[in-house]
Amino acid sequence: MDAQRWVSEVNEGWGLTVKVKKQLCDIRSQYQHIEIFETENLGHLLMLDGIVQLTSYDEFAYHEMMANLPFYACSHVPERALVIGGGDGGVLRELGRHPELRTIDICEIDAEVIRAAQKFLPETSCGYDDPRVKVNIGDGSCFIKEHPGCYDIIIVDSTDPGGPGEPLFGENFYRDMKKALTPGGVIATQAESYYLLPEIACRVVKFAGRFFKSSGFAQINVPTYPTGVIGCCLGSDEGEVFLPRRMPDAELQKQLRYYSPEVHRSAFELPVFARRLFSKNGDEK
Ligand code: SPD
Repeated sequence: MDAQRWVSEVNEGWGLTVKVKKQLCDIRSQYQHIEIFETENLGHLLMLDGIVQLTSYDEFAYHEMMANLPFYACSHVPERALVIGGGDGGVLRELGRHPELRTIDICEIDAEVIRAAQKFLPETSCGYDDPRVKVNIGDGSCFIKEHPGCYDIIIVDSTDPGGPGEPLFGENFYRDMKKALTPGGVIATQAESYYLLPEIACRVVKFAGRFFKSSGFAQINVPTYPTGVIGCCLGSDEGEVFLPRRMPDAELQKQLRYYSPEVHRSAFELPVFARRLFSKNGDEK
């Protein structure tokens, strides 16, 4: 491969481009095109169907928020967590920092993503080393129906709609997630960027608002996702999702590089245009 190659995530009329040194993995699985690169400046880069999923440079921001927003928004101390998608293991790694969790289940549709991550992305796939993690290979939208009342937190670390993650953006899936929660449990779903995919962000906000008494869109700064921002939509029937109910102890806070109770609260403070977008199209409360 050309030593000076650049790879791009291309959106309508523009792209996000990263200089890569080497391609480590190029697999066409039953579900998607899996590519992993060693980049010039950003460590490893995982792409699925040409869409950036993570780079070593900033994956901590996304994974810490996806794991800790629901963990700390939960009205009771969570003991059972479910991750849907998230085959690279980054959310598992962050959940693993919480000794309170007794079980951490993951349902990933594509076993090839897990295999590739375990081979080439040790910094995120170390999440699988935790003995509390139980791996299920299958469709998360089916798995969730089979586990009513089982989970204190459910985290949906999906790809964009259009690929294997499509059912995870449907109304029925939100209804089924609600049934799979324990009373007072919390969902957290990958909610896209209000700049890049406003209609998807609105859809997610609308469904969360429809099924949960408290819901909201938290923004996360991730420079290697196009537009540099991505959402995490929370929903719960107890308390207000934008208020952390507990805080990391000093030892854990030292390990974290993005999440803090202050960041939890401020992530729900959106720019005016995004707030208007969601109140007009997302039924946000
Ligand atoms: N638009 C890209 C959204 C990617 C979300 N999933 C990231 C997976 C990282 N664990």
